[in-house]
Amino acid sequence: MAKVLEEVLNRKFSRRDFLKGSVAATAAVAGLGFVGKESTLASAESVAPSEGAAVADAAEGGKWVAAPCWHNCGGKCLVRAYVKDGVIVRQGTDNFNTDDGVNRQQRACLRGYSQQYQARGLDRLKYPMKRKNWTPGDPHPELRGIDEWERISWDEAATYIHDEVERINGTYGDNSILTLGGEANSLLNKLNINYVNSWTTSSWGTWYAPGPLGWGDGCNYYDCNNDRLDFLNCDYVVAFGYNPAWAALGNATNYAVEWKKAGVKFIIFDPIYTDSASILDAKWVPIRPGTDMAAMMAMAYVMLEEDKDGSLIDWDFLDRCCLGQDKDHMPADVKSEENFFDYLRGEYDGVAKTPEWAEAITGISADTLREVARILGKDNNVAILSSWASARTYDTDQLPQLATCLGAMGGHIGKSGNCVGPTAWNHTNNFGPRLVKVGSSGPNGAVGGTGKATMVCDTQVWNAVFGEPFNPTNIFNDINGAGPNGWKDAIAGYDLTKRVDYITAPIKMIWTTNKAKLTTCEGAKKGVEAFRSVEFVVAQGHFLTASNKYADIVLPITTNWEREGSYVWEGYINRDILLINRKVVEPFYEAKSDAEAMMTIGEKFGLSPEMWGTVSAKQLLFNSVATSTVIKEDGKTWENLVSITEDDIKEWGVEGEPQEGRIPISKYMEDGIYRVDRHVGDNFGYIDKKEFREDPEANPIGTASGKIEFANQTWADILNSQGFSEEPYSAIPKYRAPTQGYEDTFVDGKLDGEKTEFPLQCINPHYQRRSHSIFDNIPWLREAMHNPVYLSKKDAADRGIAEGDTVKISSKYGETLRHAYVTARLMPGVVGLPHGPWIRIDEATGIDQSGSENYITGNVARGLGCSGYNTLNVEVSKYDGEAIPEDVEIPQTILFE
Ligand SMILES: Nc1nc2c(c(=O)[nH]1)N[C@H]1C(S)=C(S)[C@@H](COP(=O)(O)OP(=O)(O)OC[C@H]3O[C@@H](n4cnc5c(=O)[nH]c(N)nc54)[C@H](O)[C@@H]3O)O[C@H]1N2
Ligand SMILES: Nc1nc2c(c(=O)[nH]1)N[C@H]1C(S)=C(S)[C@@H](COP(=O)(O)OP(=O)(O)OC[C@H]3O[C@@H](n4cnc5c(=O)[nH]c(N)nc54)[C@H](O)[C@@H]3O)O[C@H]1N2
Ligand SMILES: [Mo]
Repeated sequence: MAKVLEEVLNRKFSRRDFLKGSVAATAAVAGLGFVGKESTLASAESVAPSEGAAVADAAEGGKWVAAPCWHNCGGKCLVRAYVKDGVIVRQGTDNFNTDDGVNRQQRACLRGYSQQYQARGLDRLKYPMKRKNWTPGDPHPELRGIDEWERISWDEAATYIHDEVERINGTYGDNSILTLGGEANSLLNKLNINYVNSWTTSSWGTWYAPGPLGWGDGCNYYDCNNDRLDFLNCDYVVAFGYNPAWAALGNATNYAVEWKKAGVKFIIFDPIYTDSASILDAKWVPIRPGTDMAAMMAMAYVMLEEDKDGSLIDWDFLDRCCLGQDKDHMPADVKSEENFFDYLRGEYDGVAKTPEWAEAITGISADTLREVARILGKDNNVAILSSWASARTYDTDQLPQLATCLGAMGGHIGKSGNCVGPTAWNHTNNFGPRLVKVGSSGPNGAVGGTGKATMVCDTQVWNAVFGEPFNPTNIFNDINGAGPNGWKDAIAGYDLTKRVDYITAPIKMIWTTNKAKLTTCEGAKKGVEAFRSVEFVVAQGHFLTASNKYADIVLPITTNWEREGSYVWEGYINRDILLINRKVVEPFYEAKSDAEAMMTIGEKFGLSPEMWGTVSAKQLLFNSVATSTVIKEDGKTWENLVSITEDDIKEWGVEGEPQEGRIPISKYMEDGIYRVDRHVGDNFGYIDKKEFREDPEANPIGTASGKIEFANQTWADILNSQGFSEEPYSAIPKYRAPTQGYEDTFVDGKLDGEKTEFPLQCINPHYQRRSHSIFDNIPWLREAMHNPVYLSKKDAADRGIAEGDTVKISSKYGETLRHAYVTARLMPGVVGLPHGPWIRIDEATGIDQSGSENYITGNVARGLGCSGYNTLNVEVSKYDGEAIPEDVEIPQTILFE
């Protein structure tokens, strides 16, 4: 190994250097920075670490390689690595583009600047390995997670896996292998083995399958809002759960700050007074988790009651564009005559959905609900936004439908300054069809087999391992992404008049790949038992993560920085940017890509590597770059993104034709980023459902009737067919007390009665230290962000808890420990346990030490099978055992130095 590599790998983490390198990045993360160009450049070049002269010297004579962060945080920012002698010696970011109010650089955050430790961390997996006490035929499953490891060769690993797959599939047959993640599926498919794979509503919550509800007007389903520059025309943004400053890194917060500067007022319903609320000077409306539907209904009720001849409600819009709101506007396909307005008035259940009714549920005063309801009236320009978080709750399957109805009542759909839809992840605050598009790589010549996946929902997956019956359809997967009208074909194969037939599977092997399910899937405590219950577990990845740790055989996999370049899937990035993955360094020790790992194992079964494709990765990349296109000034026509010369083709060593384009291919590959610049009044604007509003008959939306459906029979039928909820859904949205919601903190759900032993509600903010579970092991980030549990002052005082105390957070499913962070910015009754730490179980007590939120969530299947993580009842108490250390004090897991 080159001396310089050793130096870099061995350099010790230093707090002082970290702080030095990260100040500018922090400003970008918090969205605080309208940093001038000079200081921006300084931040772009500020190397993450520096060990003084040694590294500075080493840096001369290397080269910068631009490559984006590859993680799933929604940021997708440009990171650059300075590489010398095959070693990453420092990092940079986007300093190619200008940075002003409207057009921002795609700058890295603290995590982006830590990427070198993802690629080159000492705790990366270096070699294939097996558990010491695992041998075929004598597996000691009880030692999974606590055994020691021994290094083996790729050949040995491939032989073991081959033998076990043959044995298990041969003995137990179809569906005896469960894959978590997708990387092993290509092999099982080619081997004609039928297996089980899991699906989840993870991110979207109940916004998961919006086709039948009529969103996605010609673009992706999360793009049912207006262009970000049109938001300058709003009077108000009313948001349900909204914290881009933490959960949408990149430029989302900067965009919202521009709106604020233009005079837009923000009203944010959130259990936390977030950094976003603070930056945007929002009116904070504290709301209990899982109760947004009650708040929305009460505001709809007020609009209906207080409307004087159209002072609040846009009756013309309702009449022309909507069905199901009242008895004179009913869709043809409804099975009941119930309409939404009569439901609000209490005609069917005797309960009027008044602000007083909602106050008892949501914790929001009736006066505040009235005040916001008036703001939602038709004379204001309002964008109603909902993060996915409020929909990552049980029994809120009709929330997206209800949010649309609320917006429709004020006519906030289809015109400038008005829209209704979700906002989260990479599409936070930046909506509309793409302005620069990835081209096609063309076919790669891979050959498939007949092996098929039976799907199991994450809410049922651990129970399925224990042989319990589960819903094997993937109807929501089929609809998800099928587009505004494609859902009709996607559900054509399903009989929605009856409950789907549940099945069991003889699962005896788990193969976990590019997922971290023992951290990110609900019910992780049962998940550990499931891992320990089967006959064989294989894992492949970058680190000994919580999931990988419970395997028998672990395979080291390359990161994106060690692979031939590829495009970043455009669905991951803002509409105005394209980024490209480049190879930065050679594979780490014996790491192989997932595809190479599958080929190596496949060879033991007699499969040839060509079955995974015959076209080189370089050619595939070239093809997709060459066919990438960018919109012209007119906003209508498109041109090639890159120009290509004969010399370029020679230099790449690929087949291709020269072409004209916007920028030379060499510049694009060097920058790693292309941005379409925007200005107010350009031709790239977008108003969602504009044509529909103008002429709904000529431009129907994707619902069964083509109109906005306050009564949506298709959606109710789909939900009812799944068998996840006993109580049938009606076509109109109705309030149901969520499982593990506020009502469940009371004995028998009686709001004026006694509290249960789990009187608090727990939510899982997406946390700056990590992208889900990724980066949890990075010492720099551990030092910068402590991952405490957030408690309100009142709840802490009631329990005698002080800042910094080790506390135990318990639910009916499990227990975990954290240091307390006591704050007035959290609504009393609510606990904030950040998403994503790697579980670390004390085997003696069964208590998790890491603050894992999923170690204490349960396996609850309701409605569409939504992962309702943000509905969870807990208690918090001072821990009487030993205090836990700071995460940064825990040594890294370094195997085989
Ligand atoms: N309680 C609770 N649970 C949640 C959430 C919540 O809010 N609360 N949020 C949910 C959401 S929104 C999401 S999106 C999910 C995310 O759930 P996951 O997708 O499981 O989360 P990640 O941490 O991104 O896990 C990806 C894993 O794959 C590994 N990996 C990355 N690239 C490769 C590769 O090329 N090959 C291989 N073999 N491995 C690779 C990474 O190292 C990491 O271990 O979590 C969900 N879980
Ligand atoms: N730093 C970081 N950023 C991330 C990720 C990450 O892991 N780390 N993950 C990315 C991914 S894949 C996704 S899907 C997105 C998710 O993005 P979001 O869904 O927006 O993320 P959250 O942080 O879970 O929640 C946002 C806000 O909703 C509030 N909230 C929670 N429950 C409720 C509720 O019932 N009602 C209301 N009104 N508010 C509620 C929370 O307090 C929080 O302030 O984040 C992305 N960004
Ligand atoms: Mo997500």
